Amino acid sequence: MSLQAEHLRYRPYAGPAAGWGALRSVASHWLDSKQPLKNLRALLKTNQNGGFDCPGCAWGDSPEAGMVKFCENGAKAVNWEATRRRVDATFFARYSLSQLREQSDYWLEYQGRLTEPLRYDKASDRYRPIDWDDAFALIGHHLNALETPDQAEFYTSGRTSNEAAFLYQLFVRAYGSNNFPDCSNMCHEASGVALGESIGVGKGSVRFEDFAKADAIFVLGQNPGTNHPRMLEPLREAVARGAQVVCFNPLKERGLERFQHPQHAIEMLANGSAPLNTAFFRPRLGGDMAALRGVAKFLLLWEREAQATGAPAVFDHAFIAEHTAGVEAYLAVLDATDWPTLEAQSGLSLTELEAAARLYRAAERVIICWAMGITQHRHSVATIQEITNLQLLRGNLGKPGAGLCPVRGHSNVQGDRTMGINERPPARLLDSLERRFGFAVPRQPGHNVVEAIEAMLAGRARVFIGLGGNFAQATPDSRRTQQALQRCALTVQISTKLNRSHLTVGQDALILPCLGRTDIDRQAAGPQAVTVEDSFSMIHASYGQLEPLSPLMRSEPAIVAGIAQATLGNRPVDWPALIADYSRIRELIGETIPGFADFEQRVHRPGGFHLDNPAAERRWSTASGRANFIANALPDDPFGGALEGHDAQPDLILQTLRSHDQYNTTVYGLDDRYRGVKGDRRVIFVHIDDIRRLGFEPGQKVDIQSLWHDGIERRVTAFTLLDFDIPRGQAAAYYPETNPLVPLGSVGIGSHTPTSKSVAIRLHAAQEESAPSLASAGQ
Ligand SMILES: Nc1nc2c(c(=O)[nH]1)N[C@H]1C(S)=C(S)[C@@H](COP(=O)(O)OP(=O)(O)OC[C@H]3O[C@@H](n4cnc5c(=O)[nH]c(N)nc54)[C@H](O)[C@@H]3O)O[C@H]1N2
Ligand SMILES: Nc1nc2c(c(=O)[nH]1)N[C@H]1C(S)=C(S)[C@@H](COP(=O)(O)OP(=O)(O)OC[C@H]3O[C@@H](n4cnc5c(=O)[nH]c(N)nc54)[C@H](O)[C@@H]3O)O[C@H]1N2
Ligand SMILES: [Mo]
Repeated sequence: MSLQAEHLRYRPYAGPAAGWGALRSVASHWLDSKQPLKNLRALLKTNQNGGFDCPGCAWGDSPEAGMVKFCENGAKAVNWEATRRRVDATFFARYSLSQLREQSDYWLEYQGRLTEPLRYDKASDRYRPIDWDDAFALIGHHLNALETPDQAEFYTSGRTSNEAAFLYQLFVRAYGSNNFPDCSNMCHEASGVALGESIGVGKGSVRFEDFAKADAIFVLGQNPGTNHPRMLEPLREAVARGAQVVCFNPLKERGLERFQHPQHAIEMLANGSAPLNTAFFRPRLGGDMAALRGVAKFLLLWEREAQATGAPAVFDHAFIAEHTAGVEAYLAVLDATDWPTLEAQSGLSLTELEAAARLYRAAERVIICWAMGITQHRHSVATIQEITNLQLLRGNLGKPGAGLCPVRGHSNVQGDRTMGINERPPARLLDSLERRFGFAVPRQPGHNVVEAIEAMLAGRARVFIGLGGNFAQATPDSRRTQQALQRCALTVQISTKLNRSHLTVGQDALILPCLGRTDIDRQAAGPQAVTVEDSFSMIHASYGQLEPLSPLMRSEPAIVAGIAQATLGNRPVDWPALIADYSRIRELIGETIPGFADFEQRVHRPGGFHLDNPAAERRWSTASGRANFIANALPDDPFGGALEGHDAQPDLILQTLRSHDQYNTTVYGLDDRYRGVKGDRRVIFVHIDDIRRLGFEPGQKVDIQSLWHDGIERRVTAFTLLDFDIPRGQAAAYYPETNPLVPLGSVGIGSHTPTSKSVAIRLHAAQEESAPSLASAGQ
């Protein structure tokens, strides 16, 4: 397969989601892994009892045994991790870092698994082997040399297991900091913040079984055909049994339109496909809050009509009276908001809003799902609270077939938070750590992702440790983030595969190669399981299945323990003893994290166990003791003053999203099958009327500039304009190529999440004839 951008081909895709295209794609990735038979055996263990948790997404599993429980993109994730290619000292003897920087992200990760610990050598501009003990000692030395523990940043990406995350937060807190920037800060942070205030728990309230009982499932700002393919099955079943699937998305994502079940032979052979939605609304970017307020305003109108005529009530009065607070203020806000404002902000007509409201009202039980199209805006917290307000009006919370479902991204991102990876930890967690381990836990809030970048840029933080992920590429404002890392005294990346973060080094730098979900993890007491939590708060064990590529790779818990031991000695725990047998880590989790009593016994049951969610049982751990209606104001400036200091309006508003062939910054291939793009990722999707309005032609290359009021020039170059079915005024392009455009200061109110789904941009005719490599765009 070619690793360079090829000739771009673009033709709208006519097939269904999944189906034959998915099978062909799985087969090609599987053959490319260099060990197809072993990987096939491993794949059949994906998400099965006694097997491993899919490192793909955080969608939960059907409790039914015996089903095949992986999808096209899960298979890609497994094959990508379980390759036989290796990036070792020989590899780095061949390439200097400056040579590697010229390569694309796709090329870098494709080179294979990291198999030995490495230290950057400035003189030769290469990584060279280092012993594990020396690597740990170097980290301990740097950490102990800082003036205060808050001069170090401890990043986590969401594949990290509960065991590793628990040890990591214990170590960092014993060291003295709450600096836990993590991928959640860029992902579902707004969901946690909003739901915490509204219903007292920052997680979703539904379980897998609820999807089969819902009368309507609303899917907002999410592209499950690509990012959560296993979710298509419950959606398909819902449509088949006559439930409504109602989508809000500016893009008519193929996975939300039609689906062919790759595991249903008859459907595949007949080449039939099932429709996946019953209604599709295409809002403005960031328009969902106004759209949902419009739906609620219709419900209020009909409720008043019902009261006047004696017809059955529209609201669930008993639920509102018994369980909620603040309804009066919320209804007053509905009254005070006029229809033209709702139409203008949502981008939907009154007719559309009414149609959506009718679908909502007709359903006894409604689940609302959402993902990044909702969470990566300036007013995401308010939007999610509006989702909750709507659900509260009709009691769609804490009953079977109804509830709130933030669909998580990384396979254990939710679990990492549960384990205490949190820069603003709840006092309850800190108290319980203090009680159990007897050290003075730091109480000051730590840094989130944006604050960590700012601290490194300003020289206030000097050591960066990344437990997974790709900080240099996943974060906003790539050029500034990369400068921030380069200003550190030490950067450490604990990783499975080579990425741009390894090439963005501080004065000193280490690569610590770790085992992934698919690898067998052997410790003194034998092969170890780790545990994870899915979007439905199900906790289960994951057992690696494949022999690790090299004995020099270590597990994440072992690496964290090694760093802790070198920094703190045997304080506050005997680190090596915990690594010998992970059930000892689970014992500590059971003693300190709520809901994990008898962890070891419960987690090995088939299917694992469910973490108690009070909101799902209509118990409200909020200050009011009730579920809160929160009457937020509609945004007056969705762009946070981006346009101040610029003399004209933006040309378009850009959202940055995922192609079908990537996992976040991991690029599996250069195609985006469902959007009809092949061979190149440097494209921007724009409506033909906008292309013409701005004086361009489809296929032309443009430079994209973003607008922000700090006067810093942000630009990416040579993107090809594609004429696409997208609402006028909007544009879409892939992440991470467009991350240099996302201003560091543009974050969500209350969530601090970079506003990756609404960037004000201008287009310019491309200055250069040929596109620079993806690599140089990130520098
Ligand atoms: N294969 C694969 N699986 C993945 C990932 C991956 O990269 N690849 N990433 C994982 C991670 S970490 C996450 S967080 C999830 C991400 O899962 P998604 O949230 O599905 O990911 P995005 O590609 O960012 O898609 C955002 C969707 O929201 C829509 N959208 C954008 N703005 C708005 C808006 O203002 N309103 C509405 N209503 N819609 C909007 C876009 O058109 C797009 O369909 O997937 C996880 N699973
Ligand atoms: N513009 C824009 N930016 C975004 C987003 C967006 O939609 N638009 N989405 C945001 C979201 S939702 C997220 S979650 C973040 C993702 O941010 P990150 O989680 O930081 O990024 P990933 O690309 O998932 O990280 C990939 C790397 O993780 C390492 N890795 C993979 N598996 C393992 C493992 O098991 N253990 C360890 N230790 N390392 C492993 C590999 O080295 C791989 O190169 O990006 C965010 N950034
Ligand atoms: Mo995410």
